[in-house]
Amino acid sequence: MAKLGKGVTVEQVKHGSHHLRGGIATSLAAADAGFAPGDQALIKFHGLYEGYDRDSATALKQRGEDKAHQFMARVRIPGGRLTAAQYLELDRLADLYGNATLRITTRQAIQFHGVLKIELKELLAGIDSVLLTTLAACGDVVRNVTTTPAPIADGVHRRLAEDARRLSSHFLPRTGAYREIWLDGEPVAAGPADGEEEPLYGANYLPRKFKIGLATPDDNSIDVLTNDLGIIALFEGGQLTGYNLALGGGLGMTHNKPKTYPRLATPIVFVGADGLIAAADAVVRLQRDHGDRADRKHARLKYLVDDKGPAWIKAQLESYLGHALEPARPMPRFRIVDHLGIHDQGDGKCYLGIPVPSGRVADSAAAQLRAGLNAVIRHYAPSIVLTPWQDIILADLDRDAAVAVEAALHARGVRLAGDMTPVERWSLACPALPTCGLALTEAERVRQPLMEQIADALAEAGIPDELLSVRITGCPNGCARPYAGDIGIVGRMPGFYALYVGGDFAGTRMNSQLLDKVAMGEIAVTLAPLFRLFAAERIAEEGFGDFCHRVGLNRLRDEVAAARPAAVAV
Ligand code: SRM
Ligand code: SF4
Repeated sequence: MAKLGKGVTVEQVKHGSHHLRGGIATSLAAADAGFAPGDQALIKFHGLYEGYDRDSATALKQRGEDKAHQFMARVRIPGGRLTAAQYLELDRLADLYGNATLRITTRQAIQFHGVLKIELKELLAGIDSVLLTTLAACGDVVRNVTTTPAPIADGVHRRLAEDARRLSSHFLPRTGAYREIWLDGEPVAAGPADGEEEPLYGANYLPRKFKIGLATPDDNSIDVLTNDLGIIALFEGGQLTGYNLALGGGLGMTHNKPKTYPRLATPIVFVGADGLIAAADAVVRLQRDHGDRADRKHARLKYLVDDKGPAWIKAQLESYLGHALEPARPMPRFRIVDHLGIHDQGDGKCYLGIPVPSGRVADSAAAQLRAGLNAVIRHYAPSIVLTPWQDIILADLDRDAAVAVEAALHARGVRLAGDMTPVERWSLACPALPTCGLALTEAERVRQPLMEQIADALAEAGIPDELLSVRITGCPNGCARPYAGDIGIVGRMPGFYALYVGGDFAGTRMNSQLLDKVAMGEIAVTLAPLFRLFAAERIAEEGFGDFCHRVGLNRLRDEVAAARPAAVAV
């Protein structure tokens, strides 16, 4: 059980917190740069992480000074849907209280980095002023619900977006703590207001974070099977027939701790079109009641699914719901849709997908992406969708306007989808250093040069336009879903990465570890012989991940060893 100083556990902190109040208000009023340890755990439920700038930490320590404490704030944005006014307000707040960037996350949310403790209240008030919240963006609760980003004006896509909103609202904590602490609601000195209840979460909330994603087999952009609860909506002739519920996805693991592992969700039951909320609620109650509260490293639903087995899970869900459930129905093959560039919405309007490298909406000397987006969003007031590939979609545009937006962004040096190699546009990176306290290596800051090296290796193998997904993270927690892509590059120790291959582009098979500790400078050259082998021996339309899976790790390792004996460190 994780301890928070003086033997106190997260479970105890939650239990004694009076529905997430704890000592946050007192800690907030104190002059210190941070919160007390128990309150650091609690503010996560309010969407806030306390950390410090890791770039400056060593130098500050050498000078005998304290670290530069700062906070990350995550906004909960179901399905990544925002209005133009909401986006513009978040953008304004990033200048006032953040580090002048917005970070689009792999779960369609937005993060602020570099916020000081004294700025938190103003930031959260600003977010609230446009009817957004950071409540339950983090913590042991149901997190931001993801769904297919395409803003297509048909019944399928409207239903997905609506379901994501309904699920998100249903699972929001009911506590008044957020309003009370951050938005100057009526304070309740001794605990929750009379009658305040958490009917679902109770006093202890969930054993661990809980993620829900909703997709169709036709568009698995969200990697639905990486969620604790992956919901696959099934349509026939545009009519919703119901949902397959896949349970037990999750990617977090710890190097050299085989009891922790990434896992894709198992489709277990099917529920009819009207049964979604009740069934999802039953899954969350199942995890609330049976998830492991003694060991946070074994607390995700995936371990319960493996420990008890799908038959037990199904029987439990039936008993929560009080009726029998149909087994999951067969599903078509999953596909991933390209949302970048200009697309018809089906209602006479267009949407334009704009790549955001590593999700970082920022300005640089070379490209004014943030200023450019601000200008075109101000001018055209499009609807906005944040994608699970860390990109942004501007929707409800006339075609002429979409073309004009592209030109305006180009004029500011922004690279659009057509300006990128496929490997670059289909890459993901987590923030890692300097903001993430868990990072072992760089990720976001090395993504661009690394993708260029991998693109060169593909070009040398004669396959420059090959579609493959490459995901890099600064540690094994899996925030950029590295185990669900063709190639996963996972921070191992400073400067070194574990290399994973053999997943598939559609996110239906996990990759496996090819090599354990590869130096950053050796990653592309290590992949190069595999690209050559793939180009020579692939079958028909086989993807790189599928090829690696077919030929097996031993053959791939032999190939690397023959070409690059020195590439692999011990
Ligand atoms: Fe994550 C923890 C960033 C998606 C698995 N994740 C963190 C923290 C909060 C670090 C921490 O706990 O101190 C990172 C903040 C870094 C920073 O500097 O901002 C962080 N995770 C992110 C984001 C921003 C990555 C990104 O590139 O966009 C994503 C925010 C999503 C959101 O909007 O809610 C993000 N994290 C994910 C995903 C992918 C997904 O959900 O689709 C995963 C893998 C799926 C899963 O949950 O298993 C993921 N994050 C983790 C884990 C491992 C959980 C586990 O079961 O072991 C941690 C560590 C933990 O919870 O103990 C973690
Ligand atoms: Fe931090 Fe690791 Fe997640 Fe990257 S994968 S953001 S390094 S926790």
